[in-house]
Amino acid sequence: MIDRPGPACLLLATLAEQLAAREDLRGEAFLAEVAAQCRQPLRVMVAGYVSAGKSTLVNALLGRESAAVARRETTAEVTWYRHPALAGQRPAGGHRAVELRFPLADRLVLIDSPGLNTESAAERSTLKLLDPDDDAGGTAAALVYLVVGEPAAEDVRRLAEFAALGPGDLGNVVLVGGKAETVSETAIKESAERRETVEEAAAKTERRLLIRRAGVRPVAVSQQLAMVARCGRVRQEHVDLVRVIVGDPELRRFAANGWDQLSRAWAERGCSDAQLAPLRALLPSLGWLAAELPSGAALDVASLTACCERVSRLAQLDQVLAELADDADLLTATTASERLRRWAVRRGSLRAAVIHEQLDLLWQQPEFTGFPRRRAALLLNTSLLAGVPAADRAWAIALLRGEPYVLAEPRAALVERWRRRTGSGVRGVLAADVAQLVVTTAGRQGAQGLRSSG
Ligand SMILES: Nc1nc2c(ncn2[C@@H]2O[C@H](COP(=O)(O)OP(=O)(O)OP(=O)(O)O)[C@@H](O)[C@H]2O)c(=O)[nH]1
Ligand SMILES: [Mg+2]
Repeated sequence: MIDRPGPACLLLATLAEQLAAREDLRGEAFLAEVAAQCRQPLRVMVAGYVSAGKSTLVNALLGRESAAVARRETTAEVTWYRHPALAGQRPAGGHRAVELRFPLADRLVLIDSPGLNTESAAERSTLKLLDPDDDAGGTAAALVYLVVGEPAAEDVRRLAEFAALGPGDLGNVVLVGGKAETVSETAIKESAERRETVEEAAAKTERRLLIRRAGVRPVAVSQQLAMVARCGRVRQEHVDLVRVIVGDPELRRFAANGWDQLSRAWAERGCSDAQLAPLRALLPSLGWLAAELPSGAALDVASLTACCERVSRLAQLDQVLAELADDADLLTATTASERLRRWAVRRGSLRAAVIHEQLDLLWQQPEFTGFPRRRAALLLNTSLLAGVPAADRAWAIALLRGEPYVLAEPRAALVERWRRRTGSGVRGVLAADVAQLVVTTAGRQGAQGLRSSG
């Protein structure tokens, strides 16, 4: 069984279908597409520059090497990876669809896209998905945007474009710092005296990914290591080579500085570079290896695979995607409503007035009333409120979602800290709004508690 977004999306799907039955709108494929969006799992688009490693990331999440990967510009078509139960439903925009089972298949549709920053027609098909004036704009209700290194001004603009497809930040943008294991290699070169673990380098990367005025969730991952682990790529020949390298103090030291130094040391020993080729193909960057694998540790296919999985940090991204899928109803209903509104405007002011009115009425239904709190809870995990201590955040998220939470300090102290954040001192209007909603919800809950105990 696959997850359908939820009750709000069902109402919206019905509205789109009713509109499609109207005489003047009959045969409008767009309406059927919006209805389908509301009846399918959350659509998540993976985007970023050419060769950022998008398809590698998609393969890691799929657990199989379905998307083509290469050093040059590769993905030419927007491709939807989805549960076989969705076969037969044509994806929007003439995109390609691949049906398969993967760990998140019952919760998400994963959309791989051609790389940005080229002049090709392929890039244009990705840009349409970010364009509010295109029927395809808003097809995805969440975005995984991949960068290598720090986000550039262009990336920030693109994230803002995606946010502008809806009514502003929704907490549905995940900013992934990819190829994270290469970051630690650079860090190792920079600070000879102390080796940084991939985990430390990743934490640093995540801090660099914070875009203060946008609601992005930063996650650093190495998608290559994740793909290696989850697609079962490790073979005995790789294990044998790694054993030789980490078991020899000199080779170990050279490996920490990357492939160039290791191959030189290898050649000096009279060994051929061709021997290293399988490992080089598996691990394009190996600076992390020596720091992450204790020398003398028993090494086999399973333990090397487990090491790649841990160092990849893909579990962090799984967690974020699962949280977004928990809010599929909010994210899909918001995105689909915005798509309908913009589409209606393009069909003339008379139709727009009718459709906007119906949407406004729909959004007053009880199925939609929890959305502002769900949205605030999502935003609490983003860069918008990055300065807030973890404990304050965790409590506020539980409060907004109506989930139980064990308090480690008096509730009044927490509420007071949140009250201070509603003031002018907080970064940005949206952050202050979120803080205000936390305080209001706490007040309401407090009053309810008093009533029930009194
Ligand atoms: N070191 C390292 N290399 C990676 C990683 N992920 C991908 N690569 C390499 O980056 C190159 C591009 O990977 P792809 O997954 O094809 O990139 P893409 O973003 O899908 O590229 P386009 O489809 O052309 O836009 C390949 O040579 C991958 O092996 C990673 O985590 N670490
Ligand atoms: Mg690709």
